[in-house]
Amino acid sequence: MPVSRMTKDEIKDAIVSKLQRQFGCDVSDATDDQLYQALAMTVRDEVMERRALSRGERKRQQAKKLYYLSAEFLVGRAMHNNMVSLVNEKEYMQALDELGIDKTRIFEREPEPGLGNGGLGRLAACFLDSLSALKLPAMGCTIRYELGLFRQHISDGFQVELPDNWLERGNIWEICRLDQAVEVRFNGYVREYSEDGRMKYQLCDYNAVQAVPYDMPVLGYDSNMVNMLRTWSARAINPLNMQEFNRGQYVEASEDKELVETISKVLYPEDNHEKGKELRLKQQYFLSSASVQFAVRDFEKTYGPRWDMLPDKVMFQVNDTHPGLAIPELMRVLIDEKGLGWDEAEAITRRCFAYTNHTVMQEALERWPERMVSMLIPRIYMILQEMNRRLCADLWNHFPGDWNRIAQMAILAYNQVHMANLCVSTCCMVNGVSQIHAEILRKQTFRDYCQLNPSRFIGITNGITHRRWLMQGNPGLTALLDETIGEGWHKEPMQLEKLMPFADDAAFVERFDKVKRANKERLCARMERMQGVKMDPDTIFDVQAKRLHEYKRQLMNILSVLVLYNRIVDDPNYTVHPRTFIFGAKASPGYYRAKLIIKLINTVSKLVAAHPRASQMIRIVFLENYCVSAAEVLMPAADVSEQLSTAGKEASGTGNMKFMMNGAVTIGTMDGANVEIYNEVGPDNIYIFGLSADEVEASYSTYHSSRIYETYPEIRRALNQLIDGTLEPGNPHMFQELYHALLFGDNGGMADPYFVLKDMPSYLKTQGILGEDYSKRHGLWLRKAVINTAKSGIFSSDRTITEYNDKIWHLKPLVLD
Ligand code: 26W
Repeated sequence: MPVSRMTKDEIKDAIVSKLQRQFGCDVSDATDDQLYQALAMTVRDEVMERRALSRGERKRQQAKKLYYLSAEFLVGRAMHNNMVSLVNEKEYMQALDELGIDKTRIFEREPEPGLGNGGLGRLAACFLDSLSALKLPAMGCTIRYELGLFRQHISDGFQVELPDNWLERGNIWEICRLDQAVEVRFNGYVREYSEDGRMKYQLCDYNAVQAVPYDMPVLGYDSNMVNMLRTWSARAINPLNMQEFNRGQYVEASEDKELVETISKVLYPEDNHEKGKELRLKQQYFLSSASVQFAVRDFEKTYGPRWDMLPDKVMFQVNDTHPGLAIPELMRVLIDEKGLGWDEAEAITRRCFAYTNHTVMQEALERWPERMVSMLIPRIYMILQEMNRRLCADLWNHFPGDWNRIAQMAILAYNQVHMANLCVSTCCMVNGVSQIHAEILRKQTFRDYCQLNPSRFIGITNGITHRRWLMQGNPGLTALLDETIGEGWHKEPMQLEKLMPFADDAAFVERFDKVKRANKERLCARMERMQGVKMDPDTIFDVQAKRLHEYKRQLMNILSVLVLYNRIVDDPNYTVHPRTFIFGAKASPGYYRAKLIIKLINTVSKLVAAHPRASQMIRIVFLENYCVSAAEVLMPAADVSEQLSTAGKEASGTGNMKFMMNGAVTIGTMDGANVEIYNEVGPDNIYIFGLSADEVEASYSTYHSSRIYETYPEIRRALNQLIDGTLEPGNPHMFQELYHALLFGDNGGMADPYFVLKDMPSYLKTQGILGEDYSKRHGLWLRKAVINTAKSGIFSSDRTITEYNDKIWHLKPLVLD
């Protein structure tokens, strides 16, 4: 049965009637929360109608299904996005206007699920959007963290972390599927016995945890296709110990429950830094086991025990190594529960899994102590031992006698479980997330494995959903584009190229400029409302927004601003085009140096603001609690996109793409997807500076940051200001740690390992050129901005997902409507 879209009047009626029936009120006396709920329920009805349709069709068409396993899904708010996908956003907006409802205020009532840290989690969310848009059957699987990533507050310039209790007011977008709960088993011991001449393995004395799924619908753009994001919640099987309770031991009676439910309590805030915490391992197995058990059960319901067909119907994409335990878990289910032999189970498993690597930072590569794994998941540990035994025997044939190399490649070595080796040794495909990243995986990180089988190692450049990041976030530009090049780009983002000729069309450029201006004003309003900070939309909005990490070099940015400040202070005739440097960044709570860099940004901000002339030309603003909904307002308002990672370190970056699509011009290194942005827009429409990845590699042994300090007086001066009391007169030692790390190194490590000082002269020079160009806004700058939007289509996640599907998944689009 075809589904229809609601008209404006139907929407109005629905809202009014929901208010009446759910809350017993009307528009005039409803609270903002009630208005949000009524509106969300209306949208949800439309979405769920489509859910019913696409679910039935997937079953009928016996379509292959992808399980995208990820410890993080940073989905952002759902309501507005669903309106866009329903393609009656305009009707919704008009209905709200006619009812006299303030849209921004109501939209902001929706809690944002903060189920991710940064790029990896947001990528997963963009992928689900594109999978649905392309009608490819898929399910995202993650954990229903009760507390998402902490909320960031800045107090006296320091980051303060507050809990993010996003479920407090309920979540209208999820459906609890108790009927599909599965049991996940921890601890215990493995009893081995033989039956009918075969070895059998049984886990005894284990602790069982119930995994309860909650599903959130992800509607495809104009597609009637709904895929689900499944979030697993941990529940105790026995919520109350009745013996204890009857003895009056009330607290003890629910201790078990507390312990079990901590599994899905909180998202670890470490991004790119592995700490080997037992609870994190528990989370990883919990997610992996629940998802694999469900997938196998779902398969069996349709196809019966035809396990040879599993790879034709089910595919698992492992988003970094975090859900990598799904691999031995599938082995366990096939062998222990379905009675397959090892070889058969292994052949099937190998075909069902593919792995994406998202970082080459050594400290991010996950390794678990073997002891921890063997205690927590003993049967999985046995399987890992056997996988490792076979792997090493095989490697011995390829590299006889080369024990060192084999140890580097092994799943188990030096008393650790090496998760990347587990994934690389078993998955049918291994991909990097940009071309340069894939090359580094092939040449360095996984060199030995690549030698054995190069065709498995591919690069699929990341992408972002242009629906959320352009159509939803930037309605002004969307309307202008629709009018100028038609609406074809909504479904075929490469059509944005049609904009190219308009880069030289003065009338168009004028309107493009007006849109940017309006977006800058919208950001100003948000900053004033949320932080009480006033910003000037006539200045350049120069933005660096991403997790705080040394390799991303926010430190280089702020030190360069300090240099600029010094120039203004020293020379009364020195002028630059007025600029607002905007930072948005959360630091991992245990990452001391990252937090100190946040403090430094805020301290320099105060210093600049206190100087009469400098404050006329520069302004530093720290946007608190950078998150998806903040990004939606920030990206469209940016003039300059700062992408400063040390070359070779940023796997791809995706913020760079969001900025570009919204007409910001990049200043960046030849790293990650910046390289590909450069290839698309050409050298005139991007500002590249600094060492290349190869140069960085070659410089490690010879680089001495002290030479830069000696050679460049401006840089020396800025560094000295870190320790001479200029910044924090009351506590001149505050930033000594940063000074030391840049000039001397710490714990025996090299000084300035991310080449901050090395790249600074080149960065400063390039920033100078950029500022000059911006002053010619009409003749020069806006042309670059338009070209950036025009060339951004290739960075749509629709292109990325199409590549994954062609090269790895081989799913067939559902036939709907
Ligand atoms: C705590 C361990 C840990 C280790 C790595 C947590 C999270 C990670 C992630 C892999 C870090 C991450 O988000 N990587 C980013 O992935 C994006 C999507 O592919 C890329 O665009 C970014 O360049 C990369 O830093």
